[in-house]
Amino acid sequence: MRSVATSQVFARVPTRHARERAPQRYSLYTDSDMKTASEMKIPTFEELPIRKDLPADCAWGVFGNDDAGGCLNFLTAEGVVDAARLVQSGKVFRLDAKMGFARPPLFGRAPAEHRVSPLAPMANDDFVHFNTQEGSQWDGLGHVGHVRHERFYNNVTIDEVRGGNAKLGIHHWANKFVGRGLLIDAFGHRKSKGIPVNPLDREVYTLAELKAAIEQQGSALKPGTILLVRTGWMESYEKLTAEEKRALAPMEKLRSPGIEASREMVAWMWNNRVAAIGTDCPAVEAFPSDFSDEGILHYRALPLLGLPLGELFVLAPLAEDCAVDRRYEFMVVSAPLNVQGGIASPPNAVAIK
Ligand code: UVW
Repeated sequence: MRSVATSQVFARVPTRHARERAPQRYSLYTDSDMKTASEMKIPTFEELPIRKDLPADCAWGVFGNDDAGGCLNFLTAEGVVDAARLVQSGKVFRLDAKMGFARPPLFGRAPAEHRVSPLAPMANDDFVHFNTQEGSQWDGLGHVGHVRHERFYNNVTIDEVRGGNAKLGIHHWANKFVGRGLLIDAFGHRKSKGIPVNPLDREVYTLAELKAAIEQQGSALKPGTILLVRTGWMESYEKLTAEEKRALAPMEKLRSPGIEASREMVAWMWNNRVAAIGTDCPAVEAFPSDFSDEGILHYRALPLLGLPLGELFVLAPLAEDCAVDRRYEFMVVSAPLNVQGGIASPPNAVAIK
């Protein structure tokens, strides 16, 4: 079953006119010219796009015409080595929730099924059948195309995504998602300031608040960071009764906090070379969000910048530990499913301190 949110987006994207148009090609770099992000000069957000005929605020072509990593290119081999140096206590925090934690899943997604084949005196292998977005997830770059440009990251068309998603499939990320993580405890910051916050309502964490939280933590946003932002949604959801969870799950009932969906927000992330952003809320940005509005974060991040969005992460135990030792940086290891052409994936992620 396709999610309501996704079908709303796709309903707009594949107009007949768009399908008949030949996809534009851009050629700043050839693949043989490609350097790693640490070697190449990355344009600032203000310098984007790299050619005048490309959509405003897009990073298409920056990492090559055939790139499928987007901002993950900010994660480098040196960054992995540096991240490993952050491992000091040996504590490991699982960042994705147990499959099936959301009952029912949000956005009309199908629930996961798990079956064990009895084979006395053993239990033979399990079958797990699930929507890759039924719970904690990275949105892949084939998940959302831009509502007006009718293109996915790097000018990929809806037909290319539906026809196997070879260009933007999640398989491209199979060994890319490792690096320095930084937690911004935006929820904790609000609480410490005595600012009332209802994590099950639509609240916007502004860019100014994220910066203030970083400062309060004594943290720094370094290039090549996998950013994690705690909004408080997940831990509040987990405390609800089964009946309350059922009541808030329908799209029209769901309300959640998230980060400000502004040009300034994505400019800040791009200019600081944020590689990905994961949050403990359903949509990274506050929900409801209007998918007919091209200013929402899903469009600014996924199709325009190639910035992976992570949703429904488990961040409270990590935040509690960071508050104790005052270390908000750690190594993140995420191994998305190695599924050819996959649209999204559970993060299969840990933070190691
Ligand atoms: C929304 O579209 C709101 O969320 P997702 O990225 O899970 O589809």
